[in-house]
Amino acid sequence: VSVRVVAPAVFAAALLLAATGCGGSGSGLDQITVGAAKTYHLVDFKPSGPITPGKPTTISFSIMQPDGTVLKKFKTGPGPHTGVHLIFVRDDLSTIIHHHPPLNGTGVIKDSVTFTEPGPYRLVVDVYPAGQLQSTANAAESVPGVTPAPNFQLTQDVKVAGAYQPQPLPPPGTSDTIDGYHFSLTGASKLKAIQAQDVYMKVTGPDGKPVSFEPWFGALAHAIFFRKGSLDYFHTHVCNNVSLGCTSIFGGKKVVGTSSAPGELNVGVLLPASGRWRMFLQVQVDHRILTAPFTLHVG
Ligand SMILES: [Cu+2]
Repeated sequence: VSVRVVAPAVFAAALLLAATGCGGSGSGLDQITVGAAKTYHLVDFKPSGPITPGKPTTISFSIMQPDGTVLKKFKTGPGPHTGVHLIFVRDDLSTIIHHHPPLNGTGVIKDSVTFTEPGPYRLVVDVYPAGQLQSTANAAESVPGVTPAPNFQLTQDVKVAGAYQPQPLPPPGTSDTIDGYHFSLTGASKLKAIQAQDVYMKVTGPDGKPVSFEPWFGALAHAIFFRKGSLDYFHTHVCNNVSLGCTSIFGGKKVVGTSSAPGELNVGVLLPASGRWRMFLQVQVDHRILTAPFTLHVG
């Protein structure tokens, strides 16, 4: 299983934020500011106050379109590029929660989330609307001749009540063990901003054998990246080659998943800025979701 970035190239910095995979959002895209005119933005976000940790909380909101109506129709089909993705990340990058809530057609998006750790979180809402985007302001597609990104991101700060003890970001590492499953990362020691690169992940089970990845949210693996401090976001996928709809196209660049060996992933990385990033690699194996975080130094 691998991701191949076809014809990677350097292009404008704003464009890079949505260049491969599901794209991303960052501090460079001022036009994503919630509430700005003639853009997509979140409305009726609840709860409005701090969230109590340790119990299920219903998060709800709607997405207002540039024309003033609520977005009700989202992309459907196989692959990960559908619907609405919610990713909550704590500001210290210690933890994420990644959900694809069911959509009921009303435009009110609801999700039940249980936060276990207090503190400030950023919610990234990654949106795949049906049809064409109404506004070029939310996505970085307002460059002539460039294919529009199919998705855009909106953000919301969320506070989980309780004493926040930020954890220092661990140093870059090459292995991680989650619930007895071993993740081994290579190729990540020389990452550079604005360069498409593959990193290689090998995952073995408690028995030491390569795992079989089970499709989850339309992909064999999700790689979600957040930058320390600014919380810039980036997201790519690994798919098997029968998973239609996993290929991402943006500005003529493609990220294509192809199949290789069990337990092995080539993860396409293209980060818009240097600094310290946390990659959360998510896979489903043996009917359980595993999230393996790795700190990356990006030069
Ligand atoms: Cu994903």
